Amino acid sequence: MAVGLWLAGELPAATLARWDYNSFVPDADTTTGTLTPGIGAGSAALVGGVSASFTAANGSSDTNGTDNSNWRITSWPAQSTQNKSNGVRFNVNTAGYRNLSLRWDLRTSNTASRFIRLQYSTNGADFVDFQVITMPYEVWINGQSANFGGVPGVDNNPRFAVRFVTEFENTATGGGIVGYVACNPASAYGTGGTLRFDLVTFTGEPVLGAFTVMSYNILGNGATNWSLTATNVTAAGRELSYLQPDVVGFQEIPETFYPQMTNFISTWLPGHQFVIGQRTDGGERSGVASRFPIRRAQSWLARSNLASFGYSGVFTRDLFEAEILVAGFPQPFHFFTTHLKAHADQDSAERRGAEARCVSNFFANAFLTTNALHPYLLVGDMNEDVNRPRTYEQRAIQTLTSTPTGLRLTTPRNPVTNDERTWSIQNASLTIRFDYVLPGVVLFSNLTSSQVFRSDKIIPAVPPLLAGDSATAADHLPVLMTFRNPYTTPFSLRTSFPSNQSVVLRWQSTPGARYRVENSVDLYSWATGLAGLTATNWESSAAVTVGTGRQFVRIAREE
Ligand SMILES: [Ca+2]
Ligand SMILES: [Ca+2]
Repeated sequence: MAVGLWLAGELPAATLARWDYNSFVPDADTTTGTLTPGIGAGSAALVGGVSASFTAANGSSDTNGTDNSNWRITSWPAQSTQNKSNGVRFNVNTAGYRNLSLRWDLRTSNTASRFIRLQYSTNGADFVDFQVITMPYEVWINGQSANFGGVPGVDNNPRFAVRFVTEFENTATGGGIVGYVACNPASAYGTGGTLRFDLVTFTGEPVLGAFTVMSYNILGNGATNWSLTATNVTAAGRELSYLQPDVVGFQEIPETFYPQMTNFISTWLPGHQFVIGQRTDGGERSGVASRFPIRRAQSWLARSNLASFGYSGVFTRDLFEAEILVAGFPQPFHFFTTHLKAHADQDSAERRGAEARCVSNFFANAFLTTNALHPYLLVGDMNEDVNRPRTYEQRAIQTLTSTPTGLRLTTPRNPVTNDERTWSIQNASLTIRFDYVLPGVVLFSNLTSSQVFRSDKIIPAVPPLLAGDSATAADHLPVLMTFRNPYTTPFSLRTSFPSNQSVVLRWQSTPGARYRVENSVDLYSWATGLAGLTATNWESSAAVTVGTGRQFVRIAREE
C-alpha cells in the first residue's frame, strides 16, 4: 500500500449561513421553528405585507426526520399590484469570502405566483434583479441555486443581501399579462397562495489572509456631548476610518450616550456590527465593533464580588465578550475587552489586582475548560504598566498573562517614536502604558505586526485624518495588532504506519474542521472512505482498513 499526500492550496467552500427553520431544541412540532440560521450567521425577514408561519417541510432536502419545519409565506398582494415588492429577504455578511453561491429548496401552491425574482443588494437597501425563478405547483424543487461569482460588490461585503419577491408575468418573461399568473395553469392567482422555503444556504470561498484588532479607550466617562458632530467623536471616527480595523474593543463608552454608538459605527465603519456590554458602574460601558458577524455577546464578571480574589468589593466594570464568526475559521473567535479599575492609590491598586485575578480565574477555570482550542484574545485598558509599576501595583498584567490563562504579553510600539506608552496623548508627554492586546497562543503565534497609533506621526498627512485627531479624540492612544489567518495554511500527512489489517494515518488538522479519507487504486478515480471526521486537536488520526494490492489514500478537508 502506498499513501498519497493532499496539500490543500485553498480552503474548500464554507457555509456562511444556512437556514433550516427547525427548532434548535427538537420539539417534534413542525409548527415551531426559528429564523436564526442553524449554521453561520445572518438574518431573515419578510418583505412587503406578507405573513409567515412554520409548517412541516414534507419533501424538502432537509434530512431532519422528526422536526423538519419550513418557512411558509402567504398573504400576497392583490392581483396586478405591488410587482416585485413582497416576499422574503436574507442578509448575509460576506466579509472575507468570494465566489458566493446560494442554494434553496422551494415549494409553491396552486394559486401562488408562478414567477419569483431573486434580487441582490450590495448596500442593504437597493436591490438589483438577478434570476427569474419559474415554479411548478405543489411540488418541492430542491437544490435550486444561484452563483454570484464575479458580480461586482458581492464579495467581502458586510451589507450583502438577497430577496425573493413575486413578479408579474410581463416583467418576468417579457410578455403575457401585467399581473401575477398562478403556478397551476388551471388555477387563478390568489392572495392565499403559499411559498415554502427550506435549506436556504449561502456558501463561499474564504479568502481572508489577515485581520486586525484594535483596543481603544474613547474617554466617554462624564461626556456631555456624544453627537456625531462633536469634535472628539469625529476625531475618533476619522481614526477608525483611516485604520480600518476588523474588530475593535472599546472601553469607556459613555453610559448616557451609548445608544449613539450604533450611528457612530455605521458612519465611520459602515457594515461593521456593533454590540454593547451591560450597565456596570453607571458611568460607562464596553463595546465591540466587528466587520465579521457577531454571533453572541455577553458581559462576564460585571459587578461580581471580588472577595475570593482578595478585595472587599465588586468588579468595577465587566469582561465583555463578542463571539465572532471570522471567514473560514472552523471555530468562533472569542474577542474579550475589559477596563480594570483606574488610579494609583492603594485601594484602587488592590481592587485592580483582584479584578485581574478574577479575569485570570475566568479564563483558566471557565472559558478554557470548553474553548481551549478556539482562537481568543483579551484587549483593554488595564490601568497598569507592566514595566513602570506604581507604588501599590499588584502585578495585574503578569496575572492576566500567567500561564493558565493562555494569554501572551505583547508590546506594540509607535513605529515612529518606538514608544509603547499609551497615556496621555492629551498631556505634554506620554507617561505610562495602560492599553494592551493579549492574544491566546494560536493568534500569538500568527502575529505579524502591531502598533500604538498616533495621528500626529503620520507623514505625509492623510486627509481627512488630522494630525491632532488622536489628542482630540481621547487621552488614550489606540493599540492595533494584525494576525495572519491561522487556518488557511496547507496541511500535510504526518505519518502512516500499518497496524494489523489497517493503516493508521496521522495528519495536521485544525480543531473543528472536518476531514475525509479518500481511496484510489489508480490515482485517477477516488472514492470516499471515512467522511465527516471532525478534528478535535492539531493532529488527527484515522485507521483505514486495507485489502491486498496497490492502494492510495489521501486526506481532504471538507469545510
Ligand atoms: Ca427544515
Ligand atoms: Ca419545532
